[in-house]
Amino acid sequence: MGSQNNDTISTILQHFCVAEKRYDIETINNGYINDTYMVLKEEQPIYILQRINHHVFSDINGIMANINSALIKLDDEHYRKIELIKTTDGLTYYENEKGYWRLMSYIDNTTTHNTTKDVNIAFEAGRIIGKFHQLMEGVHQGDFVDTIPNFHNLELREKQFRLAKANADITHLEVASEALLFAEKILAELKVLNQAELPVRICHNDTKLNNILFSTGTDKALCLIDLDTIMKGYFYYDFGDAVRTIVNTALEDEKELDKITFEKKLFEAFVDGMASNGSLLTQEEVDSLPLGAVFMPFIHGLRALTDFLNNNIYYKVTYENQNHDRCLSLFDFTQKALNELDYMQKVVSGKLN
Ligand code: GN1
Ligand code: MG
Repeated sequence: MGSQNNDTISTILQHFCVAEKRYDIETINNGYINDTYMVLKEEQPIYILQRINHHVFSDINGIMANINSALIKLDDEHYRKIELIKTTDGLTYYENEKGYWRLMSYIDNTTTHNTTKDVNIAFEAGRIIGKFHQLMEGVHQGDFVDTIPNFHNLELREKQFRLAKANADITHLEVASEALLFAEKILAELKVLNQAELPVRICHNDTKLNNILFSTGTDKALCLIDLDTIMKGYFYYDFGDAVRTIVNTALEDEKELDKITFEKKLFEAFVDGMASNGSLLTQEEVDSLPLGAVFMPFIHGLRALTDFLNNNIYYKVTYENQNHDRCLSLFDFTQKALNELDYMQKVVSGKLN
């Protein structure tokens, strides 16, 4: 069970407003940052417990306040929100010597998808991301702190990449030689997104497909999960992050690059889903979306490459070269999205606004 045993977790749970003295615990192993546990009673999941990665999210009060403010806005009959279970002291997280813990309700009969080939899932993903933005529109932006300042800022990510490259050992540089060339090529090309014209929104900032909760009964998207990076951003961040995980039917660390796809019918269904919420975006935002679908896989690939060169100090990896595999796969999709810029432009301008 990760680094914590059942007794430790049960003790932690007693600091929250829960009914039982003892629960069964299962580790969920698919995040790269936090530690996540499913809490079960009589084999039924009832809560999700997380230890927040304090090295990544240093402002725990800020992150929990952001989530609280967002949950207040995300209150709508067409949007299923997750509840934070308070501690017995009435707080949103519990702190002990092992870290910072939070407890959330588990919504029955739900599932997530790491990838999809189903146009309905792509449509639903677009619909719920659009709905999230519709509900968050007009929110008081001053209420939200930047939980990770400059999270999707390419200048910062480039700087971190250059530093890692300068300090990396020769073996890493050799293994990554192809990725290094690609990174340089795209860094030289990608500086054309004019953010000055784009409105700042409170974004989710991590809208990969498996951060969307679906109903197992109806296949409807219910809500976005993993609210840690809700903060200021541009709409194309949320668009691009979804596209890289929906339109590509392979996993983020897929090693066989010919499995990485740009499925046009999934792209169109995703945009249709977004459009089903009605008009939401400015013309400048619509125009930024195709490049967003190049930008997001690229910046994630660059971060994975940086972490590989740094010897895996940021992301949790399950094998030595996982960050390099993620980088190659994300860069491959970046190129495939770049090849489809004109196509994407036609689709978004035809369907949105
Ligand atoms: C990290 O741990 P997880 O999967 O929620 C990362 C995201 C990436 C994701 C996958 C705070 O999120 O930005 O999309 O890995 N989160 C942070 O690449 O760095
Ligand atoms: Mg996340």
